[in-house]
Amino acid sequence: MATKRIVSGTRATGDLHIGNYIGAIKQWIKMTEDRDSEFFFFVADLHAITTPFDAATLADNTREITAAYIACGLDADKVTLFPQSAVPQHAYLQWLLSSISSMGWLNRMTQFKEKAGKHRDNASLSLYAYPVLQAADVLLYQATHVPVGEDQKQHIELARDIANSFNHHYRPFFTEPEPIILGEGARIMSLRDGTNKMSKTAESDMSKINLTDDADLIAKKIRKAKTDMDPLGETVDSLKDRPEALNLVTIYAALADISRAEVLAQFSGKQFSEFKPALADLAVEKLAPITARMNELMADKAEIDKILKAGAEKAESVAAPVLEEAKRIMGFWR
Ligand code: AQP
Repeated sequence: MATKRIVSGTRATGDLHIGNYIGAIKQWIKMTEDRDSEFFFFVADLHAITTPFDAATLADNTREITAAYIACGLDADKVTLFPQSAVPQHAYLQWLLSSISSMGWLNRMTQFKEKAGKHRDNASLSLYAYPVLQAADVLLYQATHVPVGEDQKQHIELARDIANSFNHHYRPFFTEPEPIILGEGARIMSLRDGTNKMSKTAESDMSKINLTDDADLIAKKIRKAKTDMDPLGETVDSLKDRPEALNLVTIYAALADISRAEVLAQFSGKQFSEFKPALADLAVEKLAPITARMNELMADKAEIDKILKAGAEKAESVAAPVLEEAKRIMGFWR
């Protein structure tokens, strides 16, 4: 039996971008080489409805993210890929865990503050409560490790607090998951503002490179990416007050599988007029095969649905007994 169980997901809110790829999927793929681990990667469609969404495209977004997972290199025969909503135990466990999650904990979540913005009163209850669903997503599988971008670290800490609270209040049952925060590329920023993270639901499409963008669009977005007038410095530290420059160097490093210091060793003293085309070439070289494979997969939706159905059945076979046991421990009628 595998000694590590790794669970993670991506919101079904639209085209995946290079931040999702570098900060999450690319690193998941590396992890899957570890034969001592078991993997559950889901499409977080229940999380997608916490912010405004389009019912007409939700199912296709779910398929498209699955296609992206596979096109990036996840092997559906080796890992379990499934839509979160097809395993009803997620939402059920969230309700149970809500009873031991304090408002004080949720009030501290910075993602809610960022996503709700200035219009907090208009934000949905689900956006406020989604970290508890996220806790259910991983506790339901007794996950030992949860790989996430840096932005999600606080939510994994909350999942640990919730597990701990359950284990103390009732009896030891839930595994406290460890976050795996993923490397130098853990946080890719917007191409329009280096202080804001690249986001699927960002207003401007020019702020992100999507896995579905073609070569011309990728080159255009990189050419138009915000930068400053100075040439690239010699050390990573010299970029600390130049967030846009640091972001482009980070993207280059992640795509080339080298460190940011190595990128600077190659490009220090160079202007962006030279660095940007090199970055565009690299991005196209790495992303074009993924886009092509995604398009192929999306041409056969029935095949994607088959993969998702098989994945959901497998996930439910693990999740159902965990939920049953949690209910038993809490004293529900059986
Ligand atoms: N900009 C980013 N840099 C690095 N990693 C990122 N991730 C997301 N954005 C970046 C990581 O990708 C995984 C899936 O994220 P998600 O789609 O579930 O949620 P998110 O973090 O809210 O991503 P987005 O793109 O910003 O989506 P929307 O606009 O829907 O909110 C996670 O591991 C995340 O850390």
